Amino acid sequence: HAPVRLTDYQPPAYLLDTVDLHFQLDPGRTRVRAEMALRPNPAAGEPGAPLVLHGQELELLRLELDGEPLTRAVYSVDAERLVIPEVPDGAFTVVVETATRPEANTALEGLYTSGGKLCTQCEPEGFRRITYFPDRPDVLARYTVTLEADRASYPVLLANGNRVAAGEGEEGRHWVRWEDPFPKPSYLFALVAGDLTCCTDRFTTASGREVDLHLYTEAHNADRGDHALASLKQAMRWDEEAYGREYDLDLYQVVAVDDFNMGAMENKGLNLFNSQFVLARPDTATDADYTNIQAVVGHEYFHNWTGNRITCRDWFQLSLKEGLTVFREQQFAAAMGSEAVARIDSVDRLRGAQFPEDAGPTAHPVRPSEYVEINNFYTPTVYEKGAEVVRMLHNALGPEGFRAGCDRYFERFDGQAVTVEDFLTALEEANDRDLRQFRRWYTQAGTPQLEVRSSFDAEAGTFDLCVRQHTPATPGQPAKEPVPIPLALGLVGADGHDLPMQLEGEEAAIHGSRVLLLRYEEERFRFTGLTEEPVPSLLRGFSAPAEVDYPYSDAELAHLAGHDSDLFNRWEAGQRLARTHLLAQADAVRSGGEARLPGPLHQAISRLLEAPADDAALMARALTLPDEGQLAEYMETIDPDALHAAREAARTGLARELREGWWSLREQFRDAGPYRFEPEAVGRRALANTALGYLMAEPDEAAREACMEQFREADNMTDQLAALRALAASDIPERQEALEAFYERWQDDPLVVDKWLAIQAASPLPGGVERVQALMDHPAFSLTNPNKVRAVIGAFAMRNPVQFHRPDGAGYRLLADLVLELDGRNPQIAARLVKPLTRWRRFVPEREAAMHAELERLRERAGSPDVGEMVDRALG
Ligand code: B3K
Ligand code: ZN
Repeated sequence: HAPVRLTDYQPPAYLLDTVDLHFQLDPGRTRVRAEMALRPNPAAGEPGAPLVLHGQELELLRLELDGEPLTRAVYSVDAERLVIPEVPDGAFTVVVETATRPEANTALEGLYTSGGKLCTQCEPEGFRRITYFPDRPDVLARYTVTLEADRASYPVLLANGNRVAAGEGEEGRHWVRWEDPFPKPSYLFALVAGDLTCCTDRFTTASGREVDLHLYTEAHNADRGDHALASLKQAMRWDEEAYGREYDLDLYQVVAVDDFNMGAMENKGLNLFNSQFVLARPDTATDADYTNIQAVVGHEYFHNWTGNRITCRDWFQLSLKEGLTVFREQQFAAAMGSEAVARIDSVDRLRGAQFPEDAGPTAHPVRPSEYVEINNFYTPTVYEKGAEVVRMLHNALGPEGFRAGCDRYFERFDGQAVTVEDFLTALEEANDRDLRQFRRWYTQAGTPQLEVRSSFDAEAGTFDLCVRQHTPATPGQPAKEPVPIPLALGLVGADGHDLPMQLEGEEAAIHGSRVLLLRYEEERFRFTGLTEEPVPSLLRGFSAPAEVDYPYSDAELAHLAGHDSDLFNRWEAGQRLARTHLLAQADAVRSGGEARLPGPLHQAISRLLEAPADDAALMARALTLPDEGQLAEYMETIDPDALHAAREAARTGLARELREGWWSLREQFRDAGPYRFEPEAVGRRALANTALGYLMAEPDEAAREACMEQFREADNMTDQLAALRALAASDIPERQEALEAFYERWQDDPLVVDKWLAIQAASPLPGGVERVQALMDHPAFSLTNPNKVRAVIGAFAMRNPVQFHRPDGAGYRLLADLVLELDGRNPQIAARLVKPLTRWRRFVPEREAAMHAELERLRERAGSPDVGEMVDRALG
């Protein structure tokens, strides 16, 4: 499979003004008639070029050019495209009639069935599975869509835009016509047909327009839409206030779908959501679910401006819409809850998934320069690092400057398909700034390493910082240029307050935090007028996606963890302290010793327990040790067993040593009242359940009883699941009892069953591979449902390192077998599962060899370009 290259971009030879689609919907075989009004693209400069339409897995029934049927002699068609070599010089119309098989579509791209519904997923290249079409994001057209189907099975027929007509057909069929006034690329097309219940709400925009909000679910889920609708209204209001962006249609539709390859999709006026990210009721969804729903609903809504009104010229520009939209989503999340907690959680995600990607064989720039399968590039780098890059721009230009730049971008490019370059130019122009060096963040892969060293001269009252940046080599990019790094910092004094910062040559001191903009490989700064040696608080708020190396002592970290005025860095200091000591313990295990609870960690946690907790959510995070996946990134050669032993020794040690503290913390923060999704209540539950987790790390009779009681009595899924998770990780008789009771109670609720599956797959207890095999044989499991695959295999391979990396390689074998089974059915999901194997080179020799062997097996047997590309890059 040949790669597609950014440098090969050519504008489309033909533009498309309007498309008229007519669907005769049937799950077995759906007929599609597409009428396209085309004309040569004056900007292409290719008069007389052949007309190339994309198409995949289609049955071609009829082709017309300007009303005349075309015969095989005058066009050619293969597995990927249909080419008409000669078309008229001016405007012309093409009519294509095709048939597709929704029920047989296991890839869940294009038109497919989910439960009794028919639905679509077109981004990035799914529309070509519906009809022959110029399926590229820079071809925008106005769509009219007529859906015709059996009324009894498909009473509800939805598409983008406004419903303009409807009527009866023959033999129990009916039809509905939709018109979308906004030109859009094919990837934003959507349709849904099914027997659905509609939850409705309303929103009045800032300028006074009324918008109907329709959320469609299956009838039995009708009581689970309130939170998503409330989140939608919050998002709509927030985008008006923060960006001055209003919604532009009279109708906003959201549909919950059970079989969905990813989280959700921003189709114009008709969002499709994985039901996991839309349905919630206190007894079935956790606080994490509620938080995710708010974020994803916001994310898809924000795409209406960053993605839909202004879209991408080509798929290399994916981060133009995704990085910017994730950043907007993060701002929204911060505004809806605690800023520090939101920042901690997004940095945790970045470091948990993107840093490893950036350090491995699948590393790529935020704007990649080539791909084989674009579906493989919906990555943490394009999304999360892309958002960090936008955040740096926001910080560099300031809130007003950034807003002015965005205003300029919306105004100038509305209705167009543009590039990252266009976005940056808009920011530059509106701020009269030069962002030339900043562009490296888009083209250069790898996480910059910041080596910071200091020296204090008591006599002179000066504090010197020497900062060196270095970005490690990544595939295809052996040498790197320095990138501009905004280093937010503070100097913390002995009393815990920020000291004034005055650089040599400056007139006045700055109080609080300041930002040093690093541009060169090495830079030196001298702070003056200091009467004591400060502790530098570096990269406050995680001001750049970089890794800081500074030789902190335990005492300095403890000082920052207790006092830093930057709440993110307060948390960060504690994590760094824990990491240093856990890694030292893991090393001890590797050299034949035994892991124990490190003293400084013990002290840090007991100090936290003694201090009053004003922000429960923040405290819960501070009390949580970095997970094994994150610790692994800092290990020279990863030994999953040693890491697990080290972390467990610390956890059980803390459980033992601080038992009283955990009990009283739990008592103090257990929420008595009815469930409410409010930041404060969420924080209390998180903290009480963190305490429960410690109590259950070394479960005595009392802890077991309390945990079982919480499991049985909880009126909300957050508390019930926290108890179940603790039980499932302990080898105690209550474990089985609780797992059975939970399944008994929730077996008819697929989203809750997913949690039950994931908890077992992620349990570190011995026999993980066998447990996962048994789960895959369980009637609740299904290989055709991506949520089930993620719940079992995703949880096992990504959140259960000690079992997945079992020394005999059985975990790797199981994963590779599954990839092969999915390869022919749903290559997109199959390719994602290859990810955990790609970091094989980082592991101790026997694991390295076993992972490598599985990758070789995949290389030999896998057929899809999706899996093929991942494996090739992994073996690199
Ligand atoms: N834009 C979609 C992602 C489509 C992924 C296709 N493999 C969801 C989102 O980012 O909002
Ligand atoms: Zn998105």
